[in-house]
Amino acid sequence: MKILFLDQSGKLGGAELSLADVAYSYRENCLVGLFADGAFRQLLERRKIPVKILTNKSINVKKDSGILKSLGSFSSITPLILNIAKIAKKYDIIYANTQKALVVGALASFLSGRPLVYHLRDILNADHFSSTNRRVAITLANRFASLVITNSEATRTAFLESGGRLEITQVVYNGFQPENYQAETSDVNTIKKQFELEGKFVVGHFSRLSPWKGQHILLEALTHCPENVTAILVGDALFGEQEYVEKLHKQVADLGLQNRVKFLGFCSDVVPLMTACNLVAHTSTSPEPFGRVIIEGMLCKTPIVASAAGGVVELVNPGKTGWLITPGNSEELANVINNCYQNPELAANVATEAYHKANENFQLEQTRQQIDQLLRKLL
Ligand code: UPG
Repeated sequence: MKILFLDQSGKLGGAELSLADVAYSYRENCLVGLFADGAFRQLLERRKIPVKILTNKSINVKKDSGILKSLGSFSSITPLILNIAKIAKKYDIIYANTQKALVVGALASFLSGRPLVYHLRDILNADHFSSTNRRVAITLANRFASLVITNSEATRTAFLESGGRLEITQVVYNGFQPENYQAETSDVNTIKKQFELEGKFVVGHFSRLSPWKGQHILLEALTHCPENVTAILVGDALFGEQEYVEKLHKQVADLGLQNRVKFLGFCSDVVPLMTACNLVAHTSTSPEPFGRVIIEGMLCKTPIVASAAGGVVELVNPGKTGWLITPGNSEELANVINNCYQNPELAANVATEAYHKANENFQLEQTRQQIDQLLRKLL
């Protein structure tokens, strides 16, 4: 089976990390076409997955753009669509991994006669997308996609509530390789030393810096915790959220948290850092479609606390495999942090249970098999 994968981003977000895992199985016979260059290309090349940058023009389909802007951008993407339609003739399936890839992939699928798969990794609601862009996504998916893979039940529900067709959807969770989440003790100790975390209770936040990922909620929570509780923010502003980054730095200064918060930027290997943490916090203020960091924290045997909305509630059994808080509620978050701080044994037991459940339910091999079976049915 020959697959042409399409992704708009050159950067390494969760959608791209997951796609790299899926595409790996097809590396002998696939191409990943990107609409921008960057770290994602480098990762694919390291894994020997064929990759090509298909355009050097940025495509103007923004989350908040109106219908005219979206239509205006269609004319500018015509050469890209024609190019992809031509390339697609050498492949059996077009597999769009992002919303802009869907726009381009849908028309290329129409022109080339190749079936279209849309891997939907976003919750299509007003928190995340303008009504125009939701309409565009739903109309294109309903009209052109033979299959819409959603990364959680919550993502599927939002798709259906926006008018998506039930019969083309299938839920497939992200999968992981547990053996990749076992850090060397020496690496963990080095990291603790390097970032002066020894003897501290460390709460880690692993995500791009973006308002809806809610790093500010963790900063607020720290003010309700003992001095010894420290936070590390791991991740960068991937999509130009520089204003939010400045706000976070200002918040740290205003709350007098300079000695208790570290901004570590993007880190290509999160495993030793996650393992060095006493708690991994997920604090999204809008429904999270899936939430890779939650399963990754579990596989690192670090307790997790997460915002109870979207796909997250499908991943966490509260009190058994982690803790859930109301999105945006920093006091609830502080209570969980303080509880873990005061009861390390309880936290360790929850982390152990979570590790076993994550191992059982989120294996990459299973994800790959599910996707492979779904794709074969299309041919
Ligand atoms: N990460 C790094 N280095 C960093 C910070 C983060 O490698 O410095 C990783 C992190 O370990 C995780 C990923 O980046 O694997 C981020 O994942 P997540 O926050 O889940 O992804 P998003 O970028 O928000 O992507 C979308 C959805 C998300 C879903 C994901 C995969 O928003 O809910 O889990 O797609 O389907």
